[in-house]
Amino acid sequence: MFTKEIYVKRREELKKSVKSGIILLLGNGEAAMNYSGNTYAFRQDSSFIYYVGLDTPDLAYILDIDQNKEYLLGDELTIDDIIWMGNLPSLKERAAGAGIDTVLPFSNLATIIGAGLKSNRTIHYLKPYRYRNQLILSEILGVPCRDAPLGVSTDLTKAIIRMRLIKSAEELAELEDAGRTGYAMHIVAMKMCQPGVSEREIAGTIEGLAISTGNRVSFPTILSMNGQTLHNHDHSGILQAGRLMLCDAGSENLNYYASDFTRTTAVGGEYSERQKNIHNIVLKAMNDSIAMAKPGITYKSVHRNAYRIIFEGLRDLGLVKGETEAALEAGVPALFMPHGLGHALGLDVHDMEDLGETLVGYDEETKRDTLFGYRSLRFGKRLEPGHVLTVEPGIYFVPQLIEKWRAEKTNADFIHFDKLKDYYGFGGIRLEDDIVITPQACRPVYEKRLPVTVEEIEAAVKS
Ligand SMILES: [Mn+2]
Repeated sequence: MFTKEIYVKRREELKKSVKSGIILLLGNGEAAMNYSGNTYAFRQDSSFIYYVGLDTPDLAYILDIDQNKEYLLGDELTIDDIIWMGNLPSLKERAAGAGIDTVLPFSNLATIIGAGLKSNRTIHYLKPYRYRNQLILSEILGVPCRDAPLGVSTDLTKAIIRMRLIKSAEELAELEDAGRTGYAMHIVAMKMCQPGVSEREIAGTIEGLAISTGNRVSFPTILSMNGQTLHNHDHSGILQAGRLMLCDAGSENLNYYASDFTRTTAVGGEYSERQKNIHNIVLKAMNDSIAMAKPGITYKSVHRNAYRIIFEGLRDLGLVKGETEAALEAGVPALFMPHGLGHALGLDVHDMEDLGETLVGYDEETKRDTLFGYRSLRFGKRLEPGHVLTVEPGIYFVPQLIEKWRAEKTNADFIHFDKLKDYYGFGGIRLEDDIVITPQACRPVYEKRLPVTVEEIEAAVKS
């Protein structure tokens, strides 16, 4: 938790931005895994953490803008809670740590919101992503559960996105901390990347590192020889010489900030010519993207430039053909990289995705594309100092997608389908770094860069 002045200042700014009505921020509750007493590790809601800082379950925060009053709603621990789960300072004391003076029992939530609704006040709340909070909203708003998301406040959502998107110095220090652990996780994964080692053993080892220094991993670890499956959570493989291991993993630190790195390592640290060639195209796309990312540039244009590099690199290898601009217009590179170049990173690994990916990543000026590949870019708008983003180009050979395009003759003029058959067992290569936009350009969130060239990765595996 930061100092209370930081939370007070954030809430002041939020109040000024939303202007009138009642703001409601619901914290998360415990989530049952297989029975109610056996829960997933508790994860507080990120916006609640950002404005209130308290990370225990069953809390809510109300800011009545018009009456200039704020409340923390929650119940003090019972003797049973204390016996089983341990004691904590009183809620009143913990609220004071966030600069909030008034604490009310959680049951007052319905009363306060009900009174607000009766006097036709606007209740500003965020889109729920857990059924528990959707149920609470349904009850206190008096609407059917399925309709609770309909009244979500765009004003509140946009105000929070504006604030959370620009990372302050203290947030950057937290992100750097998460990056330090993420770095260590990937170095360990590279060293373990030897024939005969199971994917599960490596994934488990690096997830343990994340838990040993912070809260947990920032998302379920992607670690597989089948890197062509973008979010592959299957770890049942045994590493084989000649294959690649794609590892996309990061940590969530003790203050909830995330890191998210990807490296693709040749098993045993020996790249084939073909693997080197593909790796070097992805690396060029990554390095050029980092060189391009600065204030005033849209990330959409950086994504397009990465697509250009990928298309031209694959053309040099004889896998595609034709004129670059026409290929980019037609979306040809999406066959090999069917995802976006990157996303915002912060308290969430896909920062604020719960609030709406398009609201976070696009605006009036920069609209989301509809074409396959381009449409998967989560963040496209103009970059500003303080934005933290991932840069993660990739090249994948997904046999089913290639066969589909071949059968449907999609972009057939650009693609040497016959030559692609040789790559059906290749997998995929993705490289990912985390950057922060500075007033002039950008820099890595964590100062040390993971081994990234073929030579550096080979050396790391063998070290
Ligand atoms: Mn990512």
